[in-house]
Amino acid sequence: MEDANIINRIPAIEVEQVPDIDTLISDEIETLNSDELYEDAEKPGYLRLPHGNALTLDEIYPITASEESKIIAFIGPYESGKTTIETTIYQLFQRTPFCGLYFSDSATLTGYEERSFYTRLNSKNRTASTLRTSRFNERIFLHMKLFDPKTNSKTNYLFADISGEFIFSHKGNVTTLKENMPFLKATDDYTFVLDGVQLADKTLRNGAIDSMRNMARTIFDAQLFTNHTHAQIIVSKYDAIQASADANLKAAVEKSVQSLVSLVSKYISDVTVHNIAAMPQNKGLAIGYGIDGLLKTWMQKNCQNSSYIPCAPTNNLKSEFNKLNYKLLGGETNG
Ligand SMILES: Nc1nc2c(ncn2[C@@H]2O[C@H](COP(=O)(O)OP(=O)(O)OP(=O)(O)O)[C@@H](O)[C@H]2O)c(=O)[nH]1
Ligand SMILES: [Mg+2]
Repeated sequence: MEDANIINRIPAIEVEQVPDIDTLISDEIETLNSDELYEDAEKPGYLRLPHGNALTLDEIYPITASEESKIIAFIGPYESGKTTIETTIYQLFQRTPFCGLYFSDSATLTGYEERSFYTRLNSKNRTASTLRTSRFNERIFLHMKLFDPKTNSKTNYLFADISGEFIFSHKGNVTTLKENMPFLKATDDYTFVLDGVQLADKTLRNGAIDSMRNMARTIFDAQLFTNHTHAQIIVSKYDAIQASADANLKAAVEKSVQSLVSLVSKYISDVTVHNIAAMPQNKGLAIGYGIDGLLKTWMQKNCQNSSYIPCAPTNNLKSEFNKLNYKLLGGETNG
């Protein structure tokens, strides 16, 4: 796509260089809300605004290459609650600071809004639900920049909203996983999401844990991690476990989850477990239950893996460093 790297072409400095400020504030400013506009040739004097959809791998490169960034990949089977966790984080920042952090910016407001709509009251749904993530979508990265007043610093969070169906179709197949998702090497945090509803059901629990163990082992056998990768294991939809009449359920779930922790700990030294109810469907737990602890865990960790993001093949690879980086990651450059 010719304009895949469009965000890269709208730095603030271009705005300052436009001689006539009236042009800037006129109604003729174009946005990139449609595919049609993507394909338009550049028009001199027109200002293009970001499309706001989730970003492709090519489009996150300018962010990770220039600013402090963390890449967080959610790995979980379909409908385990990954996207709901991501959109709830966004919604928790809507009115107030959260976890001592301030929402500072997002290049993917449209992407968040599209995914959040069905969890909101005005969708008129009886229960909060989230649209399933398409397995064919390349626009998987949701972006949020957060400001920490304690350190006076901003960090970009890039959440890989990967379809559960897509990634689990590579379970047990190191070769196809590596071919299809080499960028996972750049992940700073793997957030493995176990479906709490399945864990609450003792006929499904062992199967759910085994399946995730196999998925995690495929990722690690494919060497898609580094010494700096961290991991979190999430028990999602925790309201289903909390509300159960079975007094032994919590202990049984914890014990099963430990077998996944043991496996992941063989490859990654830093593993934490979090019980989360992003969008509980009973009144026992608050919306976003447990997300503060998860966010604090991400905040405390260093991020060093984003240099593994290949720069876009469609880019002009001008810098020798970028050319080398891209070649090291298996890409072919023309110079
Ligand atoms: N009970 C309960 N249900 C939840 C919670 N969070 C999400 N759900 C439900 O789980 C469904 C699936 O959530 P998604 O976030 O779409 O799941 P996903 O893992 O992104 O699924 P894929 O995109 O198909 O991989 C939602 O529609 C909700 O109905 C929760 O905290 N509690
Ligand atoms: Mg999803």
